[in-house]
Amino acid sequence: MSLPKDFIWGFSTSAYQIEGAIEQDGRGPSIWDSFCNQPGRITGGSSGAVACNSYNRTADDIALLKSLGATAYRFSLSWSRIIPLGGREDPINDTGMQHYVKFVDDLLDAGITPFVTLYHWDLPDELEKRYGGLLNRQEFPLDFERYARIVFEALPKVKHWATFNEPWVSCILGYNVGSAAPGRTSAASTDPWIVGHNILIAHGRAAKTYRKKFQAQHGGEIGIVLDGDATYPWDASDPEDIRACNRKIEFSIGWFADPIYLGHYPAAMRAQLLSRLPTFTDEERALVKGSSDYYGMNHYTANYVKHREDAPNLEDYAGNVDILFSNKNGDWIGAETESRWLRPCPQGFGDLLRWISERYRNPKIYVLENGTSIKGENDLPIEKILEDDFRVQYYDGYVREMAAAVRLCGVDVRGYFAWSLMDNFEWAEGYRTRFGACYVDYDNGQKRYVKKSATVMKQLFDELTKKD
Ligand code: PNW
Repeated sequence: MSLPKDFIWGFSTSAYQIEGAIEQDGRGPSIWDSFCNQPGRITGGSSGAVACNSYNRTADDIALLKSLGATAYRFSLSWSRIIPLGGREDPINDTGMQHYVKFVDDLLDAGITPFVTLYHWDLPDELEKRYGGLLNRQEFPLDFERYARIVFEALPKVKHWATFNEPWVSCILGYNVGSAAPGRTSAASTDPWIVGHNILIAHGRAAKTYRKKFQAQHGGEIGIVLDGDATYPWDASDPEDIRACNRKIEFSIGWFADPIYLGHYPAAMRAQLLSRLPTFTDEERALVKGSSDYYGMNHYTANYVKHREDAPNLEDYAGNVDILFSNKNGDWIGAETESRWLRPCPQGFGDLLRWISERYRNPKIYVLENGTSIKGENDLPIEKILEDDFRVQYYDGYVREMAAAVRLCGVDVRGYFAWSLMDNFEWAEGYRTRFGACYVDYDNGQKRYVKKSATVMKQLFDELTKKD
């Protein structure tokens, strides 16, 4: 037994990936609706227009969670359902807001604790058009702050808030690689760093508002959710590759967590990016430093990292390294999955938990996403899909690694959420890549079926959690 007796576990989803109903009850379009409308952006030309239709199936989703024994559920709010145009002078859509009020009430009635994310990539499209969305250092943080205030006010029963999900993805995939909305890559050497800075400020403003106006009365907590992969040297005997491993984590996690926990960007980023990395004004620094009550961690995979000899190119975002899945000896870091960027390596989870715990002085951690796709899963008949042993092994390996880090190293993990409750819209990969612990039959009314991996979760946590 190694997890504390009040350890929280459950499943995770996000609004655009599951809700569908994009024109229902006054919802305004988001940048993901527009992105999906552009030919060639999404595999199979699909979109989140219907997805799992969870907007109209909240009772089914709650019943599903209950049947799996989950005591918590992480989901995100669609900003453009609540404020269709998004801005701080724009009208509130009460029908959209009331949908989430009822959903939170229903979850609590079922004994399931809501963990709510404010922003899982679906910016109201109007803000993109009006002033360039996340790129706007003046407007965006103010509009986000007002959106946050509206939902804090309406949802006093929510005790676990997250502002942004994976800002790294919004910045790098949205403004450098171009595989996520808004897919704007014309200034790939500068825009990602500006967007990252603006997200930190917006997070800081929302956290400050929560703490000043709501926290004492509601008794909740607020944080941000950061993704990051574990790293191992391509050549374990090369000190340059060992340094490159740390640098790559600084360019993904440290980019956001260093300002929040330490008050400045990582030295390696400042050294490489020079004036392209924005600087904090004194006021901004004060806003951002200490702005999280917990560390929200999303984690999926590990890489082998090889330093580059040449000077970094201007569009580099990883710290001038090669990101590889095999090392100098030709060993693979893990088995292939349906996702090109993901190979399971449970040991990396333990190592990264220790890295975070050491660098940021043992913060309280919630793991808010962890999971895998399976190579070729979508091509199998449903009976085979439901026997998802590869995913069972993944969860088992990763959760045990986490429990060991808690028991043996004192890493302070308080909760774990599997990504995802069910198959859903996997962004640019469309519906082919499935991450669900439950299967969704998209051809037959989005009916849900429990896969084996969903059923083993309760046994696993029962086994690993202290009884008193
Ligand atoms: C996370 N990468 O995204 C997201 O938070 C989820 O919405 C998503 O469905 C899930 O992981 C599975 O992909 C990531 O390319 C997507 O490194 C891609 C990467 C990282 C995170």
